[in-house]
Amino acid sequence: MSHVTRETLTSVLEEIALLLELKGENPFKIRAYRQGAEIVGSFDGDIVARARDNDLDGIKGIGAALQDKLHELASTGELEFHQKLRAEYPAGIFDLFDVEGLGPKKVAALYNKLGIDSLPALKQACEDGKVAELSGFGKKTEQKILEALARREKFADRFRLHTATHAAETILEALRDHPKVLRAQYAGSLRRSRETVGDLDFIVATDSPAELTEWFSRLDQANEVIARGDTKCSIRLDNGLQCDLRAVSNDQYPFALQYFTGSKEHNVALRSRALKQGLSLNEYGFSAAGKATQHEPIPAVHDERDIYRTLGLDLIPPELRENRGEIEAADEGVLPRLVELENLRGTFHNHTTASDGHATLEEMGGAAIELGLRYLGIADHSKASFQANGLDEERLLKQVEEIGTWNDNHGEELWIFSGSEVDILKDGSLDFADDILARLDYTVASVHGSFTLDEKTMTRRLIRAMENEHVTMLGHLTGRLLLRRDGYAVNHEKIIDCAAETGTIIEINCNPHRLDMDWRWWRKARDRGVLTSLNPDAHRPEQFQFLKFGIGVARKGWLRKEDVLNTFPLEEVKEFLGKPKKQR
Ligand code: DGT
Ligand code: CA
Ligand code: CA
Ligand code: ZN
Repeated sequence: MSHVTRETLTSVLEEIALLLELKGENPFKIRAYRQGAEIVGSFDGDIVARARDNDLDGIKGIGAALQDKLHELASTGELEFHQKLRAEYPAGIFDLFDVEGLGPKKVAALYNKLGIDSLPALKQACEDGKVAELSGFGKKTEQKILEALARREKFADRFRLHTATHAAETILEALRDHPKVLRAQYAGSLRRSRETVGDLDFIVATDSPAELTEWFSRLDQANEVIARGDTKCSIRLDNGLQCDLRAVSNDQYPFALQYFTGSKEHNVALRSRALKQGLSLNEYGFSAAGKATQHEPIPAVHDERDIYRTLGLDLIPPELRENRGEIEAADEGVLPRLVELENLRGTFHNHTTASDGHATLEEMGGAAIELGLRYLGIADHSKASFQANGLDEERLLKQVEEIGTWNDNHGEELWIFSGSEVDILKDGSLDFADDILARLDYTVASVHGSFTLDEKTMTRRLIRAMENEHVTMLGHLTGRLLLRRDGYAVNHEKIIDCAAETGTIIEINCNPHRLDMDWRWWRKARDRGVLTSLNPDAHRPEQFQFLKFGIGVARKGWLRKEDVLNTFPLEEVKEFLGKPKKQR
């Protein structure tokens, strides 16, 4: 039986609601499933065990029919009703829901009236002008759908970090377990911690390259073999991600690793530096360049450090290899000592079942303890985010009390800071009055609506929020969703200046869909004295793992330990939050 979690239960109920809506079923029935999903999601206790034991009597909003279904699902891992419902529709129709602006009603109309059951069919129908003729659509909607589809195509060949990292680590482990592999690493954009990756690049050192490429082509994960030679092999995984393997000798390994880590721009600059020293550098090694026969013997190279040393440089961490000043810094010996995952002592901006999280305060606290964190910041949504079940004043203050009780009982082990992810309203005012915010330890101020303001107005809106004494940090600065939606227009320079002046932290939202504020801005922000906080924005305990993506962004942005609030020891954080903003 597959492992059933709270998430399994909620997502199946939500999908049933969607399917029923597609069928045009009775709205009350649909609402019952939606509500059921919400109740299950926020249930205070082990709902999965209770469903398995058929012990759901007396839970408000979960009637007899829903009880039976939850029991079947929790005890067998499947729900016949759900599967039958799903089988009524072609699989491609589920892709339609991912198109921005298409809800169940629109998808149902497209399917029932025009027989559209896939993304290509949708595109064709829009281009033929058929969609505009449907009632409730019109020319404008049709245009919007076409734009959304174009955006999808533009992004179709790239992958977000959680997908890429998971695949890369699984394959790397298998490579390292292979008896003929001496050394192995993934290179490319993933090693440089780019926010998205095009493909994965593996490098192995071996004396049996052909055996390795053959083995690679037969990996379980390989859905398709794109090309296979004696030293190179490319496969495609089930999810479409391409993986390149290059098998080299142990001597060539550091050069191949360096070369295929990139970036291309960094490599070009490095090669021209080498040429000035009379050395030619490529993916196989150093050699004397051109007529320069006078060159001293080329030093032996065992690892990447030796390559950089030969060129008179300190070892440049992969994250910095973008030709944005790292070669100059390495030349002068002033590369920053970058922050590391091990430096983190706590985390801010996390959600619980009080708003749209999937774990209770106690579950989140327990998970933070297991991770070895010393403190945890909770910041549930505020009331304007009603779609995320945002807290009103009364529920917020009740949560503050609960957190007080936690700290009385477990504060020695894990200190919880009470906060709020308070909505920045359209005019830049906040969703809670100052006297309420003053009762919290910290706040994350975020934009969750009115995304379409022009850049000037949006920037003014954010600046007004930052000028509030109670706004500790700015959440997900641009609201971008990687590979799905560009951020709203905002003037980064002005925001960074204002953050520096007001003592407002700008978060690095570590969710792999966001990674916002973008890494390209951080060096500048750091130089102006802006502090960051690496915030997982976790809606369930597993999402604390997002911190490692945030570390990648911070390192890419040249940040050191001292630039990150949540590397501070607990006492220093308390002192920091206790001071007026300007003095921090
Ligand atoms: P991606 O896959 O689009 O996310 O980005 P990368 O950086 O992984 O690019 P990829 O996979 O095409 O190539 C891996 C690395 O190999 C790249 O970062 C630098 C190196 N490389 C590839 N082509 C060239 C080239 O034409 N010149 C130089 N100097 N390096 C190259
Ligand atoms: Ca790549
Ligand atoms: Ca590649
Ligand atoms: Zn948010």
